[in-house]
Amino acid sequence: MADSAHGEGFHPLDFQRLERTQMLERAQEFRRDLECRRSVRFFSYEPIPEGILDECIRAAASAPSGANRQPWTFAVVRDAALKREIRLAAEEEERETYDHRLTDEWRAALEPLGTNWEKPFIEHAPALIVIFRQAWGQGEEGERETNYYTQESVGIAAGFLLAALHRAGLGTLTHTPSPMGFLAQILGRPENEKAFLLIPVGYPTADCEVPNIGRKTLDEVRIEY
Ligand code: IYR
Repeated sequence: MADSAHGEGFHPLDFQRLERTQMLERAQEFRRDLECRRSVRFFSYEPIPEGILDECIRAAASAPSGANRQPWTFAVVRDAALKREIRLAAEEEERETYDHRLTDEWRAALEPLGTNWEKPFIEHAPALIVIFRQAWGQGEEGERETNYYTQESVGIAAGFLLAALHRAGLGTLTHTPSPMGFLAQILGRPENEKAFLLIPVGYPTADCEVPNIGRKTLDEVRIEY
């Protein structure tokens, strides 16, 4: 590192420069693939081949984060008894949500998705990945270290994870039972870890259906200056 412009602690960027045609091809291929991702609510029991989830979690954990604190923990739950416990706890909260907590406006917004308090997919999916956000860090001696932009950091990592799982050929659901405190409790996570997202992962059932909903067009989402 003797000739680093920024001195010690820096090294040259490993960057691959592409021709325009290759840029477009890669951008298009990625876009087309991601556009095919849909939230799946019907999972087969079929197990996920060995090693796939770890690769996807590695991809997620490469996300940028505030001050590079990497304030995330990915809990992989395959144990049937734990999945059942999580389903029952989620359904208890969701029953309360659907019966009492949702506003009429919110209820109407969910109508096209056909969701309700029942969450069988939590048990059917061969794996759950629960992403925890580390609201603060634990230093060498257990002292509190401030983490930065943890919501944004973990949100970006979650996006990486969903894209990686999709590209690996797996179905996913972004499930946010609310409140989610039961997840840290059931999984015995430390006090600094807050459940961020519950992602059932696996193969969709052969007869899996998804709601007929569309996406906004480029013109609806992009403003050019
Ligand atoms: N968390 C509930 C309700 C729900 C809320 C939104 I916003 C959705 O996009 C979908 C569902 C549930 O999981 O059913």
